[in-house]
Amino acid sequence: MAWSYLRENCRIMTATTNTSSMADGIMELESRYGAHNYHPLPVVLDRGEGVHVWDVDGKRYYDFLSAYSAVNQGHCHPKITKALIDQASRLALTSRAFYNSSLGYYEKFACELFGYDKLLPMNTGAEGVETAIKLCRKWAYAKKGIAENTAIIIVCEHNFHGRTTTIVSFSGDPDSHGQFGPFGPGFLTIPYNDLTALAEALKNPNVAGFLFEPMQGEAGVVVPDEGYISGAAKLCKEANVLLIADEIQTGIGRTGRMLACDHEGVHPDMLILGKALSGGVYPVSAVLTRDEVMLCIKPGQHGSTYGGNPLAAKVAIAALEVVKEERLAENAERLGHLFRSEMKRISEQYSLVKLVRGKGLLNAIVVNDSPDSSTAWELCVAFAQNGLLAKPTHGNIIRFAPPLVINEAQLMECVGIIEQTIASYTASK
Ligand code: IF1
Repeated sequence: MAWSYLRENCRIMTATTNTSSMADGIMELESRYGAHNYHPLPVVLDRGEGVHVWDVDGKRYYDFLSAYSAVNQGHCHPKITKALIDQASRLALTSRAFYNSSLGYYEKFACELFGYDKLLPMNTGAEGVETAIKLCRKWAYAKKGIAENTAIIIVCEHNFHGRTTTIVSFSGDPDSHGQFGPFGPGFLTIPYNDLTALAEALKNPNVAGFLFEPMQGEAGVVVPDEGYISGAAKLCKEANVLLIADEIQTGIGRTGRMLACDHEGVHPDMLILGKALSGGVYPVSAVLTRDEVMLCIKPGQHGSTYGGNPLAAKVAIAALEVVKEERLAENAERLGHLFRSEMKRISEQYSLVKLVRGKGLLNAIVVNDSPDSSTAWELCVAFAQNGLLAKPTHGNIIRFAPPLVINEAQLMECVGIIEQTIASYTASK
């Protein structure tokens, strides 16, 4: 997306929202002293609780982004916040040069919950993906017998797996990828949701892994056909290739199951988690896999100063317990159906809304046919004015992903905001 376009739209939005001088001043600070690698909606948030956030002027919004699904448990969840504070006052960081009294309990808890032998703790999602790539390659050379430096990992078109140099080397998005080369070899891109292409690619004996998102987030909340994940799992198993699920965005209850792969009863060889693994209070990511794969990496071959620290361990246990105790996946499943049926009703009334898709509480509406249009941005500006925060992905898709602690009455109030905003937007055109 061209920067001039974004700058122009930010200017229009600032002019049309009644931002206070304090908000303007804070935005000016970021613009003056911060790198310009983002183009936020001009809302300056100051406080959050559950499904709500408040800006510096005290205006309340429903958060329909949830920090890109990191805040599934809701903002400042008391149990997670307490775990954070308690552990921060006791012991935050030891490095992995020593054992700490929290990590083992967390590893056991998560391995039992997700059904894996072992867990490797990291911090950000991108580091989790990097870890999975490294593990996959080690396994390829140590176990599968692929000649060193020739392993290939299959990835999908329109993927989003993070921002490191290796990961952006196989991103198809020109913004993510452009002018960050030279890029390393070792990745083969195939179309998403295409088992024939996968079967064809798997004929290459150097393929070690298939890295995929069970639903593509940044691509615009793309739900693959039923049978795609289980079909991919079957093909990978036959080819002795590791199925690597990036559930950083789709995991932890978001799509109506604990993991999106659970919809098809698939247990990936490697599972990557991040974001809501900490409920949004601290960066926590992890890779889970079986012994045969995990034990390929030996002491000194991978790690992280912060990965597996006691604070992260305690926060992650609390965050996962909240998802279980509050039955957040079940809530996402039930309210997701309601939300999509309400969006479908709205789409039948207003031709602006072309398509509704998603699973659980990860949904999107497509508002016209052009990814370059300004419609999604303008609508998000109007949603914000009406008290609901959502973010466009591309010019014509709006993602709706509220915290999973949302209840039916709140969801219906939000449907009302969305409907009313679409009605006045339509009337103004
Ligand atoms: C940003 C998108 C979402 C992810 C998957 C790994 C990562 C992400 C499936 C990396 C991160 C984020 C990063 C955020 C925007 C956001 C995003 F629009 F770019 F695609 F959520 F939809 N795998 N996704 O979605 O995790 O290293 O960021 O912890 O601003 O880049 P991270």
